[in-house]
Amino acid sequence: KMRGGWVECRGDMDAFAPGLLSIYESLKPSEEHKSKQSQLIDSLAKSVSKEWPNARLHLYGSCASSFGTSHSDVDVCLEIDIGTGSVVELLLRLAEILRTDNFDDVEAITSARVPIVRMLDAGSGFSCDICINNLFAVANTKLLKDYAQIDGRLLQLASIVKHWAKLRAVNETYRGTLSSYAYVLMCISFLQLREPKILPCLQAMEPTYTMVVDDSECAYFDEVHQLHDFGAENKESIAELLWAFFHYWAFQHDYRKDVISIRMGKIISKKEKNWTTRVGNDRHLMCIEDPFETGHDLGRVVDRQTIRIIREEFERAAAILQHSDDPCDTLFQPY
Ligand code: 3AT
Ligand code: MG
Repeated sequence: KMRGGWVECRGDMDAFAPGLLSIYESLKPSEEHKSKQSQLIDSLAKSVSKEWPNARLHLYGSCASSFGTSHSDVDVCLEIDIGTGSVVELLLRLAEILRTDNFDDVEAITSARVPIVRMLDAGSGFSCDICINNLFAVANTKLLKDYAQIDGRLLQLASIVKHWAKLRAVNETYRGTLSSYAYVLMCISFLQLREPKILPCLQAMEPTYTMVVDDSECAYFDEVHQLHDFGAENKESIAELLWAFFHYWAFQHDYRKDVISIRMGKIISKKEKNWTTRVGNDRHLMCIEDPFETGHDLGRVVDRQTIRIIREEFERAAAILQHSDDPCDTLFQPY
């Protein structure tokens, strides 16, 4: 296969933009969905404050970053002083309280990398994950939300890519494919690398916002209203961008050497990150640097087998957009 080879997108690609945009519109959560979400969060806040009056609830993940769809879960972080207790004890206590307050299907999942309490809201049908003191996630949620306000094509691209990834079964971290969060980072990095650029690198600019998490500083330029026409010189449509995104990940990304980094706004090397050899279970076959926890590779869940599956899906998607008469339909066919 040709790497880095220049392939032009088909001449009539823009014709698919309206179809893709209507898919994007249909994925947006409805007002009803959003109001049910806030009801759930309000009652959760009440339950929590009875037991822990000084705790704070933060919403994070796609319901707070604006990357949410009607299929997204609700991600909540409880900020609380643990004192001498443990996170697990606290989660078990939280689960007990929520059961007493009549929340449905409450389950403490304490063995995960990030231990959580999960519950399913029977009324609305969405699931809600509650974690403890995961303030990096709160910080990266704000960063994503700020990027989304700079150019509308980011939300469009990321929603469509996430939708595609769910339907094609490559959005399952427990099976060795990528998280929604990883796909959003891939979209941001891709738009930072377009010529002309569609997104800036907020962490490379003079910081106007700083949040300290576990002794490390999450700092970046967050006055994004000043950047609302940043990408205006680039006229690419969502159809061209979607094809170019898949084409990049199918044929142009150098999986042996490259790390994508929205922190730097460019591709950096595995060598400089020391991500060249396998350490424990971290294989670094596909490298996506977390913007704040820079030692964290969002691609480390990927193994030899799943990387093949993911790359074949990128190739399939690029080929469909390039050649199919009705790409919008074929592209999202469930795997
Ligand atoms: P959905 O719309 O729910 O699919 P999401 O953006 O809410 O997408 P997740 O529910 O997978 O994504 O994750 C919620 C947030 O948790 C997103 C990000 O702030 C944080 N997060 C998820 N995975 C990681 C990770 N591996 N490392 C650091 N933060 C993560
Ligand atoms: Mg979520």
